[in-house]
Amino acid sequence: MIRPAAARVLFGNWTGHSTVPSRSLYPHQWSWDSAFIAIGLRHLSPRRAQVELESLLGSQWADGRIPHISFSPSVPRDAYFPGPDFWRAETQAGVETSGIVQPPVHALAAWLTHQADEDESVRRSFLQRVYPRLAAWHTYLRERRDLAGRGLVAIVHPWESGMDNSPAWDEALARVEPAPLDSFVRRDTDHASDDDRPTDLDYGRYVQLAATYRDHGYDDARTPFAFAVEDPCFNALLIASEHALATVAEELALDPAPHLTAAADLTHALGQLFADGNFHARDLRTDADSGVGVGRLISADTVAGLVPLVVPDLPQADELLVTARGPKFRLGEARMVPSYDLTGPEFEPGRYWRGPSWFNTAWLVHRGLVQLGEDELAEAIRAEVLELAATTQFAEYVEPFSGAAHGARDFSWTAALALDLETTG
Ligand code: 9WN
Repeated sequence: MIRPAAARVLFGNWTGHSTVPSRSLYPHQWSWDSAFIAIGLRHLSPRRAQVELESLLGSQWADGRIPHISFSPSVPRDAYFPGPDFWRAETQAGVETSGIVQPPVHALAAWLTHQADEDESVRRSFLQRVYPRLAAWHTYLRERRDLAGRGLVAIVHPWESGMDNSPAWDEALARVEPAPLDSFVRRDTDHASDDDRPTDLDYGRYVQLAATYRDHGYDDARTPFAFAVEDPCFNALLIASEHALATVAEELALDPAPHLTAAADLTHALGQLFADGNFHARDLRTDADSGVGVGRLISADTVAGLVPLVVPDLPQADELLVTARGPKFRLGEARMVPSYDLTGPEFEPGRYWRGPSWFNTAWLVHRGLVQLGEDELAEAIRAEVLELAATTQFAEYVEPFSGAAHGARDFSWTAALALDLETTG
């Protein structure tokens, strides 16, 4: 049974109102981590899971965005780079944050958290309090981040995808002039192997993109984004979360229709990213010279393309399943779900998002398979998640063939999502 060990990790990483992804590598509150953490924490303490999400929403900006990091004042300011002094962003409530975002899995997490203990949720008016904030978050994304005006949300930094170092970003990132390497000091390589983490050159580019956004006041209309991409994972999670928000609205006797309409429109628009059996990110800067801004699909096959399996009634689901089972991802044979095409030219089994398998994407694909009635494959993924979480001391990620552990140990979403699959499976 994984529960006692998972509880030890989650309680050990609890700070009093939220959970750090890792005490060493990521000592603050991260946006999509918190959502995944709440999904597991609800089985240990529904109240804590609610507080986890409420505290994250407490760092929401006036424009509706949920920043990707909410900085803890009790952690040294230079413990993580880029830290609060780099981002220079503070909410009206005085919380220091980053200025970029991460995939919107929060409304789904809020609904699942509510379901874990409806009495406690009603007693604390949990849904009532989070609903307007989650709705504002989605409105921010749909209205301010539809940069191409075609009904899909664009990310403006690789970190916004949650899959920072994905080969899908290589070409777009190569166009970015890196910040001088002596202008910043990385902290991640103090805690993780250089061979596993992004290169210094890419880090310089990440820093430059973030600095440009910051220097334009994080204004989406004004910033000359050198990187702008429509990511299938990000948009698919927004769709799943709009469905969840529709259910929340119904529960609160509010009108679910705006959320259902948004979900239907986004699902239709997502079809623009489907080609050759998989969803692909679209690089909005490829036609920038012509001023058209149409954008080209990025050819790399990554797990982000499979995440739309979580979208209810996805028209492309059958074709996507064929790709998932095929040589690129070998679902059911590989360990969990590889982050990148196993046959691809950039495949590296141990480097960040360039091949290894993560527990959160496995959880998402598992959820999609269950929705589609693919019970056998879903069970195979579930068994992998439970076994690997237990044998790797809740590693951040694993190699897709050997299962060898990489990155942080006692990683919070690994513990949370394994606990969820053990409890609900
Ligand atoms: C940058 C915290 C985060 C995850 C991301 C993962 C990694 C950060 C980093 O860690 O990103 O946000 O420093 O590499 O890629 O998915 O949310 O766990």
